[in-house]
Amino acid sequence: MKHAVSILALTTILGLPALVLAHGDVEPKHGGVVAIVKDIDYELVAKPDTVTIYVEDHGKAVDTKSATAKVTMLTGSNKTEANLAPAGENKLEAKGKFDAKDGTKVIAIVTFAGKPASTVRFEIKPEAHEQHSHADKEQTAYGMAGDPAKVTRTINLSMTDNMRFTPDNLTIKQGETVKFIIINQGKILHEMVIGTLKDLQEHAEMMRKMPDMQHDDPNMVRIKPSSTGEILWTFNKSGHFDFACLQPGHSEAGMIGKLNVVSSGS
Ligand SMILES: [Cu+2]
Repeated sequence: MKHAVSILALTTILGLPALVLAHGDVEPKHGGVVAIVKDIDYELVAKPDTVTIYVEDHGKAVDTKSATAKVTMLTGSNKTEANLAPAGENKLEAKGKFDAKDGTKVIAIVTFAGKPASTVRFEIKPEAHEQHSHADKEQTAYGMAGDPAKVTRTINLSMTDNMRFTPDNLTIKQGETVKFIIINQGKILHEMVIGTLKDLQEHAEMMRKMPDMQHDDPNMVRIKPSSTGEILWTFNKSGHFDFACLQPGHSEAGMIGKLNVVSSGS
């Protein structure tokens, strides 16, 4: 009975909205699934007799000799646990018998000596690699990531510490692939995120709760003071959309702009 309770508790944890965003921005290098927590990439490779986690920081291997990981795998009501030990280079590994299949949820608590533990959540999916490539060019209500070879227009924007984008009202023809070149003329960090007002507000709310959250999606760019950044976006849906700086307080102070995508038929 005690066992059943612990599974229930774990399922509840898994059912919560993920506090860490597992973005698909990094290609798995070992055929596994990748999750990113606090800018560190974890790739999980689950085989029937081995579970391995590879750790990278922006594409560079992270030495795992001072690290350990505790892994819990949930397949339906079946729970398996494993303690992963350093296995050379950037690997943590455990041998045993594992029941990992499509839909298995995995929680890894990874601890580097002297540092707080990171909780990393994975879900094993069929053809994770294949799905990933599609995720990069995800169709949204306001368009999709643009192909650099198909840019039809370049728009220059500036951002300032008085919380403004210039220009802040853009008309774009449906079908255009726009390269936004954005300069941060201020002395503080700013970002530009394209979306619908609703998406942007939700995102801003999350940023307030987790100001240290690191993320990098194709519809956004974060730009340091006196630096330039780019967004490539294909506006294949017509409508009224928005862009904003989601640094805490900035959009609320007016750091927001409008995108009017006019239908190619009009
Ligand atoms: Cu800003």
